[in-house]
Amino acid sequence: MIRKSALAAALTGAVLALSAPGAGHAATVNPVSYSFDQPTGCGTWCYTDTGGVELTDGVLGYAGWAVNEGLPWVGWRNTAQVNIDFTFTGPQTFSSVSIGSTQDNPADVVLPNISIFSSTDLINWTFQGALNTPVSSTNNNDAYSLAPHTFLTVSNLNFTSPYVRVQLNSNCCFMFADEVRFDGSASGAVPEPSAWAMMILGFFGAGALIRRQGPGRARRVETLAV
Ligand SMILES: [Ca+2]
Ligand SMILES: [Ca+2]
Repeated sequence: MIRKSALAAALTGAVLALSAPGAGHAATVNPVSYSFDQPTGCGTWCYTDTGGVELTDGVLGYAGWAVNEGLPWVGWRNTAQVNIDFTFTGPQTFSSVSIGSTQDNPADVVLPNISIFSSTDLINWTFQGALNTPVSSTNNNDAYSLAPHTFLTVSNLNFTSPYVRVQLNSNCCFMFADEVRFDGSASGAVPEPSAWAMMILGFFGAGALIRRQGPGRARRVETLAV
């Protein structure tokens, strides 16, 4: 019985080690919560954030901001700057941040400029990168378009932090966001040399047990491990 549990543990450890993200693989990093420092605005409808989850719930609006009465959007009106501060489970390493937004015309709903900051205490913020979005009518979408909207991405980031500020700077009257996505890797997700050593030992240990117990017993144990 001891051997069986040891084999199960060895196999489980090997599988877990193999499924851990490897070095250089970008992954989505999900925040725990966020808050913004400026109240949402109203126009034809009000563009609130129901429950403070809309920017991370995976629900997207259409390129046409007025579809579904603008409900999927979080919007600010005549607000020069909004800081959206995201909290993560701990320090994470970030490579890019993408913000879903849209525009109908340069005198109404307009794509914002974006700056990214990091912090370790939610008080002091360090600039990490920005995306300037020149105002252009080529970004216009019909307000009732059912096409997907684009994401504005601040890329080439490389910082590790438990907090990220996404700062939206208005280019006109309304600015809308429906989702914010973070790419990077969780710190410590890359297996350390000792983890690799344990994984290899686990494989050798499993192999030795299988050989000692014979194919019939090993098959039973493998079933238990799965
Ligand atoms: Ca959303
Ligand atoms: Ca909304």
